[in-house]
Amino acid sequence: MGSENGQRLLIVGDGNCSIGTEKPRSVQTEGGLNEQSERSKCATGLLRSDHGSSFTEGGNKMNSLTLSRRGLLSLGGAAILSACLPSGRASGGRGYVPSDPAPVPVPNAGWDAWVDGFMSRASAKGIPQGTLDAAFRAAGFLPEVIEKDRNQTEFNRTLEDYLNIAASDERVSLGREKFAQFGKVLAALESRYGVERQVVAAIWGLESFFGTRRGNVPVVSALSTLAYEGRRGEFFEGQLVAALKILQSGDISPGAMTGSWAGAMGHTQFIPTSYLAYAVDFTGDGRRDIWSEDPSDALASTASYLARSGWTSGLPWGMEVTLPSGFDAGLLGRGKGKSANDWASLGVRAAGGGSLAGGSIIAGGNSGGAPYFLLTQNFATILRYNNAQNYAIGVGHLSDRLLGRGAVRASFGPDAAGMTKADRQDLQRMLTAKGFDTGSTDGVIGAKTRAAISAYEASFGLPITGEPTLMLLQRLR
Ligand SMILES: [Ca+2]
Repeated sequence: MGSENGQRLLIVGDGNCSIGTEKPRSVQTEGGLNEQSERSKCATGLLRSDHGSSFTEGGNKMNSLTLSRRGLLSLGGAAILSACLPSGRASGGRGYVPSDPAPVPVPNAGWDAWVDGFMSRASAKGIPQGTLDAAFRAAGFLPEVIEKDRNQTEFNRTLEDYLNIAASDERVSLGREKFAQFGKVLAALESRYGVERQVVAAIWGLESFFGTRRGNVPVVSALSTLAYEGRRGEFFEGQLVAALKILQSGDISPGAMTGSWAGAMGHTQFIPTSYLAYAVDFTGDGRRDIWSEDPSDALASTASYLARSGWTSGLPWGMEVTLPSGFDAGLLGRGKGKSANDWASLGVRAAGGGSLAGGSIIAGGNSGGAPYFLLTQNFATILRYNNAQNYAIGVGHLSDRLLGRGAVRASFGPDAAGMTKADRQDLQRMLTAKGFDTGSTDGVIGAKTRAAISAYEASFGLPITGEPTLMLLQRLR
């Protein structure tokens, strides 16, 4: 998940800051807690980076935004506010400004005592004293991390909004640039792992905006803070032990092991246990370095993860499809798979032309209709990386866009407020033209658009709701 960036070229949507995460569809698996669901909560994050959170409960939206912005400022690299704040993480040449400073530990006697106990437990698990001493020499309690953990809001965005952010003009544009720039290494790891280069690159794009938001929070400090005081102490203690094993291996030094506020690290935001299980040294220098400017090891580690999670080379992730009139909606839904031939005989067609694949079909529209997506077994493998349906469709769609393919063809239909994307864009354009800046006109309603609506309402003596409505749109027109 991403860090905070203010670089104009990377700002998408209305450029607001989000504190939410997409809710994983399934957290429990046979083995207990699904690690990748946890991982998805740890990364700096696609949506967290791009848009304002208007998803908090109870109507204190602006308060939560303010809080998260403050937390973000102090978090520095944790990428929650990526779109809001300046960051120098990006490579040069695009006018990026320097990144925010990393969060600074504060004295905390409770944390000190917890670390003493933890060190005994870690020693008993075989972590050498030298590794422990080195890891904790500069570590400390990070109150911003606790603030982030407490403010984390789970919500479900519509797929339409999600894809507007996941495949924003900025992300597609930078992605095509990076796709070309790193074409050689992507091709090499495609031939080694059998995972198509555009899919690996798309994960890179969603996890860290192509390496520009890798996170600069010291991982030992973040994980020990969360293990000590967070809501999921046991999970984070396990991650901390894994982080110490990484340090013990010599792949990275304690000072350079940085990540998101929740300990997701590097270009593709691996949590420590995933790193231990899947990270590889692709460059051949003896270190699995997912943190460096060079993304090669991180991208190869991602390919390794997918390959070992069942990726089938040559099989598309899925595709947009069209259904014939009178199609039986009872055939839709994940888990209701059919072969390509069976779908074809039912009148299903690839929306972009070309062949179908076997899989199941879901409705992605705002009211359950079009657009429809056929999802293959490789889609299920992307879910192993991050168990959220919108995320996995986002990866698939962005991967198509990196290859030069077009946007989703069908309209997603009106949203819960009865507004289409064109309506929402009209609303943003007219508010901005009247002096109430919505930050962008991408049709995604974030905190900045809501603030603009509230300011408009206030200036005309209307009840302040901050809500986009057709009535407001008519008034503006
Ligand atoms: Ca290496």
